[in-house]
Amino acid sequence: MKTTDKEVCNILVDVLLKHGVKRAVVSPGSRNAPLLVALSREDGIEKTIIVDERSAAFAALGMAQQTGEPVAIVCTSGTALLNYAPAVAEAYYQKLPLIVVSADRPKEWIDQDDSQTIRQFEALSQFVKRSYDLPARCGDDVARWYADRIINDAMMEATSGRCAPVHINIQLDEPLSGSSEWSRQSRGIELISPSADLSESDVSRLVEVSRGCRILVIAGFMRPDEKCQKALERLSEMPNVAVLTETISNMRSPRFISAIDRTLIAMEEAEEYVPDLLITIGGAIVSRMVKTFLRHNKPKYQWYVGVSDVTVDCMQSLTTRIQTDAGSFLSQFADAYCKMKEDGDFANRWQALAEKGLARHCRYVQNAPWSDMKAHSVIFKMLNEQVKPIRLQLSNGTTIRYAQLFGDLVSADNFCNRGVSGIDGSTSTALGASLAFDGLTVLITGDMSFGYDLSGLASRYNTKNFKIIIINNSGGGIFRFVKSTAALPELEEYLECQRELPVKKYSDAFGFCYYEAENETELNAQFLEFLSVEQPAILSVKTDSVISGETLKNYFKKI
Ligand SMILES: Cc1ncc(C[n+]2csc(CCOP(=O)(O)OP(=O)(O)O)c2C)c(N)n1
Ligand SMILES: [Mg+2]
Repeated sequence: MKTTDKEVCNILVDVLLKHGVKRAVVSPGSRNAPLLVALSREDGIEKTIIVDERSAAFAALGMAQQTGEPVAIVCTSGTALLNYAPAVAEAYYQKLPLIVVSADRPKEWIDQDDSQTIRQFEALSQFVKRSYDLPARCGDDVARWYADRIINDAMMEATSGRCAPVHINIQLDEPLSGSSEWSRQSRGIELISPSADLSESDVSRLVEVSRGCRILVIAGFMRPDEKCQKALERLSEMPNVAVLTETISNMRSPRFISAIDRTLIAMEEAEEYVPDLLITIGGAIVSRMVKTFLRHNKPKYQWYVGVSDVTVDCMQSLTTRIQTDAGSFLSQFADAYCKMKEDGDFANRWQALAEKGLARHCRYVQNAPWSDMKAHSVIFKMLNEQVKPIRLQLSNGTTIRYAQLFGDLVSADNFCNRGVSGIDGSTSTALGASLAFDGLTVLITGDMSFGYDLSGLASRYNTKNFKIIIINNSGGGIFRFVKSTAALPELEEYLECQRELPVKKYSDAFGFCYYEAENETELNAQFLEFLSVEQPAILSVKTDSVISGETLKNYFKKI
């Protein structure tokens, strides 16, 4: 097959394919042209072309998040690579395997006032598992062997153990446009990892520790995981086990407490709810309340379950790190633990608290004025009633917090960039997700987050499956709620940055159908058409910032 004569680019594409890369998000440039040529010849890898590298990397993250598979991102030299940084950092903390490929000049030309060169090797080293630098020299067996081995190593690093992005910097010298025949088959090196199971003696030791304990499990963000879900369900049938799930843990059961803050707000005597053993699974916890509760009321034991390269002691009570995935460990643990005859009322106590919280929540929301809270209540309810497959993307700002309050209404799989909680890539992530999922991808975002990531609208890939709901509250509403900013005289100008976004104009410019609602009746009336129109669509939900801020603040006031 005729392709670029830069062998290293062809080896790269071969090895990516051998390691299960089915998608690449690429950005244009001349230094990376040989990479684009090599990719364009390979039908086994679907290419998405996005100019803005920040947006491209977030779109790739959205794809990896939906599929669980490694996704390559390919850019040219210079600042292009640095624009990957926000999404790569997010992917690092979401443990997603982004394969970052940057084209570079040969090393001898770095810092020589030749254009578009920066020090690219290790530029993202804080947020990738490993950085690799491939020399321009190719064309002999040693160089081919080296490229082959390095790219295999990168793929195995990204997708095994603690999954994470990796960075492969490839030096390419001129001329860049040469072509030649390519028929060589590169080598794929197989990795066989040992079993994720604990030894029987470790399991029985842990079960002994747990005997007679009041156990609280908290699930942070995770991709949907059936094995984990089943194990948690079995554990939640035990009288001394309470399970708290964040919305973005994608763990759902009537036995789980899926609205943590709403439950904690109903708590009067903290001691009754303090566990002896806390088990945490999944990523960073959104609920500040539960972190505060547990830091002030330390359990005797805490187990962190997950493959991690560092010790995560978020609740300041860690006693054991269990270095395997949550599904594997909890299945093993449940097999042994559920055979014990435990009694107690810890689970019931938490359930009663959840019901009390729910009753209070329903009263409050019903009487709430038109506000962000009211809008979210209507949106989550209507989304929950849909029969067609939907996956939600939630942006940071207050949206993710509302999702937590309405947890039991969120039955669709849902995702949020909570690895590092940036507002910079929600739209692009949702775009990428919409390209990797056949049903509807519905993004619920804030107006500031939406305005930040307009690039996410600007690609050529907007489809009828891509729906965006903007809670248009004239700026960063979260700052009216957060204690450290709510009372500042600078609130409106410096934090909230009050501003009316021309959402309709953006919508028209980027080919979205536009809908808007200014009250509950309009929202109800518009919603189904917005969801079912056979085009990409934006629904702007207008709310008042002051009323919305007050409504959320008052929700958390003890009564
Ligand atoms: C990249 C980045 N910059 C700044 C922030 C700080 N920040 C957190 S929420 C927020 C405002 C979000 O406003 P909006 O999207 O309108 O949501 P709302 O708070 O109104 O719900 C900002 C600026 C951030 N999280 N990420
Ligand atoms: Mg806002």
